[in-house]
Amino acid sequence: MEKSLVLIKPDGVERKLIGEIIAMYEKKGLNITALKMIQPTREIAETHYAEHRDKPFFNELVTYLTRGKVCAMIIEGDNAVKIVRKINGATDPAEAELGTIRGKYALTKAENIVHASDSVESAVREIKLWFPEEAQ
Ligand code: 3AN
Repeated sequence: MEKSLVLIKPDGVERKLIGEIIAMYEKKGLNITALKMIQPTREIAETHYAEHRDKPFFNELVTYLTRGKVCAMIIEGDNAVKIVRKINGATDPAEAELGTIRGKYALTKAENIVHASDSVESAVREIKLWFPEEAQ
């Protein structure tokens, strides 16, 4: 079954939206097959966002991800990668449809509540990073 790695980022955890967000994935029919609360180190955050290393907002991004606990999960189901990203909505909350997580709960690109793998290959890499105990 296809897998996606999802993070509810520190703003989502601080705002007590874990339950609402997980409910959206579950009600769609997806399965949460691993779940944990974790305080990210700078090292894990920098590895996670390695593709953005040269962007002007890289430092801000790492500081944001490490400022508190995140809720990390593996979500499985048919087309899990694409469907989870649809449920999350566009990266810019101003563009995100109102029924999506970012459309409902986020205001800025810098704090957009959730992360989800953008491809099956990214999901494999990110699952190894966040759930080394789960990866085959
Ligand atoms: P997505 O999370 O939708 O895959 P990416 O991979 O383009 O989007 O961006 C990764 C993260 O970088 C976003 N979730 C967001 O938090 C942050 N980000 C993207 N663009 C900007 C920006 N212009 N300013 C600040 N943060 C940004």
